[in-house]
Amino acid sequence: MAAILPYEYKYLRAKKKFPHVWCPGCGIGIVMGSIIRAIDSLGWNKNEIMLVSGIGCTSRMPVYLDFNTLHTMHGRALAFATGVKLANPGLKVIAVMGDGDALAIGGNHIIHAARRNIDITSIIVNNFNYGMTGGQHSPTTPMNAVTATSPHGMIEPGFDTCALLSAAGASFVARATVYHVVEMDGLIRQALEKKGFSVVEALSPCPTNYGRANRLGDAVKMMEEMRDNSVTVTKAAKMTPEELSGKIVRGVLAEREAPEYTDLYRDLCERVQGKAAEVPK
Ligand SMILES: Cc1ncc(C[n+]2csc(CCOP(=O)(O)OP(=O)(O)O)c2C)c(N)n1
Ligand code: SF4
Repeated sequence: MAAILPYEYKYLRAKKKFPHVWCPGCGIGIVMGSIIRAIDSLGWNKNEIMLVSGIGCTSRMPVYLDFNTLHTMHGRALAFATGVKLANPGLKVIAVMGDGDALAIGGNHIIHAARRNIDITSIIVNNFNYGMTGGQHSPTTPMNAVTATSPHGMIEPGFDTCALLSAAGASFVARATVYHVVEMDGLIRQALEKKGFSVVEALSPCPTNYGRANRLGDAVKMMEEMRDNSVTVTKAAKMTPEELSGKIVRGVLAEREAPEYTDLYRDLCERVQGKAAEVPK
């Protein structure tokens, strides 16, 4: 009989919801493992956590994880997460999204959540396509890449997710890959600890759709590519723009202190209610 893993019963809905739907070699489970280890290392109580998703392969995570969970609509994870955080600011709210979920249909929500600096941690699993629906292109599909909806090669540039959300005002922005899993555990932990809007973009293989369409080999080959084609922020700082061209930069890409939205909202309510109390009868 297989050994029971330490987290199996503590964090997974092991008996109710498994087996999971992910393809062999998919990286989403590795990201889910990182989220579990980061939360476990912080010693947070499961009942304080609200994990929210939209729809997609990545967005299956709340089905399998035994926190307070919301599995909502494609592109709307942050709309629900914002409502939850405003209604109960004491909850630690985490939104997990695919790149389509977060940046195509949900692009409006994520830019404004970052601008407001609301205290939500967003984990974006970027597999460069719409995994669940058969590999259509997404806003992170790179130039020239082949997908179900760009069969002759993509003619739009992909978003730099981290640059976008850093410019929009997020307090913490980091990039990880599922190959560098220990590093990813640490980055997700830092994001969870940071007050304000925090983001970790986790690059992850979709061997079934994106990998096959672009002849990238199996999941192992796709992971080796992440190993060979990425550098840490520290190393990147010593490289020339020519040397950095085409490289993935991993690590913390932005961190800042800024007022947080639910604090500002509470202060506003107190101010307005205080004024109302002062009005002479
Ligand atoms: C409003 C709406 N539009 C479209 C869909 C169909 N749909 C479901 S998942 C998905 C894309 C999933 O891709 P992504 O968000 O990148 O996540 P992944 O599956 O790659 O993890 C789409 C278009 C839907 N469910 N609801
Ligand atoms: S389709 Fe792609 S993203 Fe979805 S489970 Fe399979 S490998 Fe993972």
